[in-house]
Amino acid sequence: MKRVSLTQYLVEQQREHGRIPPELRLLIEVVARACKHIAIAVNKGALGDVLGSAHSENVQGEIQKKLDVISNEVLIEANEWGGHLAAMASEEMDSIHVVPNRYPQGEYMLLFDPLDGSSNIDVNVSIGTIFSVLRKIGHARGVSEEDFLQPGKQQAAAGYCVYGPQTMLVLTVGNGVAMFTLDRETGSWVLTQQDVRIPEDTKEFAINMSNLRHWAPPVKRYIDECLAGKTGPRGKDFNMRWVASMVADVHRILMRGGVFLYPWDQREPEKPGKLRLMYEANPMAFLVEQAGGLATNGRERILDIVPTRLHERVSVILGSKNEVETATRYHAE
Ligand code: AHM
Ligand code: MG
Repeated sequence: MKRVSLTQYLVEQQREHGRIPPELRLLIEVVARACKHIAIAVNKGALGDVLGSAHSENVQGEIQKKLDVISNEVLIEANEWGGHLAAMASEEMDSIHVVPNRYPQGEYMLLFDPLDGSSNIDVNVSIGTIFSVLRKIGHARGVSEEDFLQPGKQQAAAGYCVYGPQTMLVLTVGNGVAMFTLDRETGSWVLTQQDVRIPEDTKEFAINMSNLRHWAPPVKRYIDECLAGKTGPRGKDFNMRWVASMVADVHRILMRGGVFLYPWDQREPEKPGKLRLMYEANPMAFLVEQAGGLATNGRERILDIVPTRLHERVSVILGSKNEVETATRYHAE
């Protein structure tokens, strides 16, 4: 079988499909290279002295793990000098990181959750890096937080890298979803799946059931009906899976279908949800839609939401089309 590398895939997207300009190709390659470095650190675990807490808090008041901090630094250092970026924003940084004056400034802005699935880092369960690419609007030098506040439908590219039994990079440049597996012996990303499609129907849902008593009625109704199984209103038995790493849960959905929910709950009524719109929901929504699925916040399409803040949170329902439609319809009724 002929092996297609990430570089070759991207060159083809650039050349044959006119999808991506050379600067975007470079950007994606640099992100992929940074993910390889993160994968190496993750794999070392205790041997690399990378587990445990960094004894610091991020902007949302969450305790940072050593690997959260390391992954953030790897992504910043890899990306700031290439000339393809104007600025970066990260779940682990209070404000944006503007490319320093000593480097040329590019047209793109990169957003990332450097290591998603914090609770799984120290227990050797799959975790991942999520990223999203936006274009800077206007050509003036200088970039501010407002430049980042674009709806997800304006993403130029998005993807994630999952550090699991295999290290995989999953990518969209708006032309379907492609998956690459890291060949550890050669150090290259090899295309292993293309034109990924999420089945429209599923019998598998993913939600943190321990929050059941806090959910809003439409979410309760949807899950109750799934749990009622064959003899209930849905007429079929459902299975449940919850890795508690969004990357791993979304990866499963891209591979075999399913629906993922992280809804608003009444413990913190002023927060729209737990997950972050710009680092988690938008890139995953872009991938899921490119694979034929849907992503909403229960009321509207995630990719249509105009952010008002960099670290904005959002409710998320994503995955197999017919299930997302059902759960979203219950919010309207
Ligand atoms: P994080 O960015 O701090 O790791 O939080 C996001 C993670 C998601 O990966 C996952 O879907 C969710 O939090 C799990 O939440 P819970 O601990 O409620 O199961
Ligand atoms: Mg996260």
